[in-house]
Amino acid sequence: MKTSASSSAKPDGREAEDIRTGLSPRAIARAFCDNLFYVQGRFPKVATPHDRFMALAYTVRDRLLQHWIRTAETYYERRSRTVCYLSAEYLLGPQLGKNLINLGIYGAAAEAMQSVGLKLEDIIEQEEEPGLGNGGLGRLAACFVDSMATLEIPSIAYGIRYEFGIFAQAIRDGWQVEVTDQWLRLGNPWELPRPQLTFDVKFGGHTEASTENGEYRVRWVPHHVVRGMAYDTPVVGYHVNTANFLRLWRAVATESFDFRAFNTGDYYGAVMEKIVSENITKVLYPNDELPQGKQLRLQQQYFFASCSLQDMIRVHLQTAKGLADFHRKYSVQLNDTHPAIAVAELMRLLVDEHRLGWDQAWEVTQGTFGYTNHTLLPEALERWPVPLFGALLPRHLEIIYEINRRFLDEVRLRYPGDEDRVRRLSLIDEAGVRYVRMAHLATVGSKAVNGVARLHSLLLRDGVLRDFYELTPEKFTNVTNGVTPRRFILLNNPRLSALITARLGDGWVRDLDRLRRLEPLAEEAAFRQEWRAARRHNKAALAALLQQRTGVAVDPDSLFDIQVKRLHEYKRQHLNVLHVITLYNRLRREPAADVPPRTVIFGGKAAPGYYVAKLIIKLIHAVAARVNADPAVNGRLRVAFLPDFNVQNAQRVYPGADLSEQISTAGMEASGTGNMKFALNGAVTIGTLDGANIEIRDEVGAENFFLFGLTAAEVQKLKARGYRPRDYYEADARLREVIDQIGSGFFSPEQPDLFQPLVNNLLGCDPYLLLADYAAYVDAQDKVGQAYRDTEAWTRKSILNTARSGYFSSDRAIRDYCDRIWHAKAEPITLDGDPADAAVNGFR
Ligand code: NBG
Repeated sequence: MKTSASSSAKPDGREAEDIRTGLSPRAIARAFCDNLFYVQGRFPKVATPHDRFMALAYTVRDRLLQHWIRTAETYYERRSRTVCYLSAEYLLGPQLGKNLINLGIYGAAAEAMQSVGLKLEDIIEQEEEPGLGNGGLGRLAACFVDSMATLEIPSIAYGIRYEFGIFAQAIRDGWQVEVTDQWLRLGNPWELPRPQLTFDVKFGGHTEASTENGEYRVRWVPHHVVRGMAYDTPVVGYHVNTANFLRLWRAVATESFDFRAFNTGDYYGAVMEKIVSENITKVLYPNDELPQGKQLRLQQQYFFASCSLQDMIRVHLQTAKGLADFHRKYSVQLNDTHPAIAVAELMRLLVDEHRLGWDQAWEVTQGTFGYTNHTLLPEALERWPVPLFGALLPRHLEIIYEINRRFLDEVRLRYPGDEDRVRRLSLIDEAGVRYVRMAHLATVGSKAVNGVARLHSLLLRDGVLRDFYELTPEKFTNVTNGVTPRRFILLNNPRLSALITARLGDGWVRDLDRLRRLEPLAEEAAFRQEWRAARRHNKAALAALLQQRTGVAVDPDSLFDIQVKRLHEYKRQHLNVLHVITLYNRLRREPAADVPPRTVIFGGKAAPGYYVAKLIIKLIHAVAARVNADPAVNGRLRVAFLPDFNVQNAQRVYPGADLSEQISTAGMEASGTGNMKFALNGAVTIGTLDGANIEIRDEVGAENFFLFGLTAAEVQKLKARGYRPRDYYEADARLREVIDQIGSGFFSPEQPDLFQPLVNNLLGCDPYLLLADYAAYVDAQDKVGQAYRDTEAWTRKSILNTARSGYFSSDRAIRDYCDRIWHAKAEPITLDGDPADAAVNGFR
């Protein structure tokens, strides 16, 4: 606990109250200095930038806590129905700026810092972001948390407190180098450790069945036990009193660590077990690698699912008599299959530990969960080898077998004799090595299943989960993803936001559909001028960042053509590269070509074990080196790779984009959310009919979107017919030249065969159909170039993209979840006075 200087200095307590909760610049400045002295133990002359960040962060946290405590009290009194979001990833991004915005004190804090001779922006820059996620899935969870608080929905977000989050990316000689993330190194001012809020989680061992008073009972005798400890981070909504929280679990050793080692006096071995236990929450797994067979990953999943469910049960039993109506108190959303083991764990807790009958427990379980699927890629669908699963979670395997037996009995009743269907639906994959299919467990154990964009949800029910759809169509629904406008326009694009607010008032931040009112302004020349000025400022800032991070000088008046996202073949960064080279060849041949100067910017991390993705990063750098140095191009084409794409860097990228690259093979990108952030900030999209691109195009209008490429249906047809990439190569001279340059070492003279694996892959099988879409893509890019020349028309498109992005607010997505799946309602919080005052009475 930190002490407050002034509570003793001013016995009437008034000054102390002001310091903890006051929102005026004066109160904030006072609190800042107080924290600098009494928390950081520094005086201004020796305070480091980090000290200043911590002092301000604690100042803001006090103000959050006031909201949080009132919120917790209110939920407790009203026994509110609560949404629990279970996610293995939260890609939160820096917290300070967002919290200032949501508390409505950004301006006051800026003034306060100025009054002590500091710049708020410099302090915000200091924060090391919690990168507890890989990409879109984790960032979506973070956007949802913001929206749930803003919409005043009683909710808790549960996850894992990884000691090492996503690696930082450095580039050496054009190659990605992974640098360990150490976000906790200097301390995390936002979290509150709860050393007394712990749960034990068992692993391994065996089960023992017995009959007690005529009832069948199973006891799980574990091999070892790990303890989960809670760390809470308050999450305040935008301009509301609600502050919910994120509860992340960290693995710590228990007293009774290893029964076996302990009993045999193997002290050293027992200590080793302690270390192994604590490993569970050490590191976030990178995605894009086969998840199968990673025992530690299954341990992580079970660990956090179990702690979270035990926590819910603890709270429920504070007021309820039993667990029969657990599902009326809680709606638990499974963010992908990572927490799907929760289905079996809730059954275990209800049946084995709280002695509900199986049927009743199953009714509660099915009524509790909702499952969101985030990918159709077969290699990303989680399955666990039965032997590994059974060794780690023997009781859960039994429970899953029992769920499966009962479920398949029903299937057989519905479809007599259709054993093929039974095999397809089974929770266990029996072809070859046996696997537990986590998506099947999640689907059977949930009341609702949803995809994350219209097309994705359709493909889900027609493909991966088709048999389940036929069985229970009423379970299936769609909730298209969204992004929080607080972070992804208000905070990251202050110029554009100020311009919008000047015309519309500030209601749009909570009601993003109001951006539609910008539509008529797109016809006002003066407004377009202001719009361009704001965007020009953003582009200059991005250009400065690129110069500083990469040494590449770019012209802010050129067309900023940007692709930032995780590196993956299906996202087709290399298709973008094929266009860059095509354009380069054209500029060399036609020095007078009528095309606007273009800056092509890439950013994104490759999974450490994904060689092809890393080779694509190297290719981008090789092409950049050649193009940027070629005097023949004369600055009309520049290529840059912004290293270490994370939330903080993302915030700097979106506001400066003219063109948003959303070029995945149709049917592969479940939704995408970067596409929404670009459009919201006024970028125009070039994209395929994939994921949420389709809905973006519907909203912004086909004339404000550059469409190209095969549709998902055409992709399937072409593959079924037998796709031959070489035919496209033979038929198109431009494409042939580009592929030959890559393959022959034109961009890698020191190692001519460096990119041969990429070329072989494209000419051999090209699983993501780059060559099939190449010509259409290059044509669409030509149209982009022409359109960009007409500045006024382009500005109109830009304004209309922003004006029509309201649908992609995560507030809308959360409303959809509340209506269709959670059946949860807003519970507004009233702030009457300082909760510390009330607490004095509360203890009596
Ligand atoms: C990702 C999809 C994206 C989608 C996000 C959020 C996984 C497994 N899926 O298209 O690839 O936008 O989830 O839904 O990370």
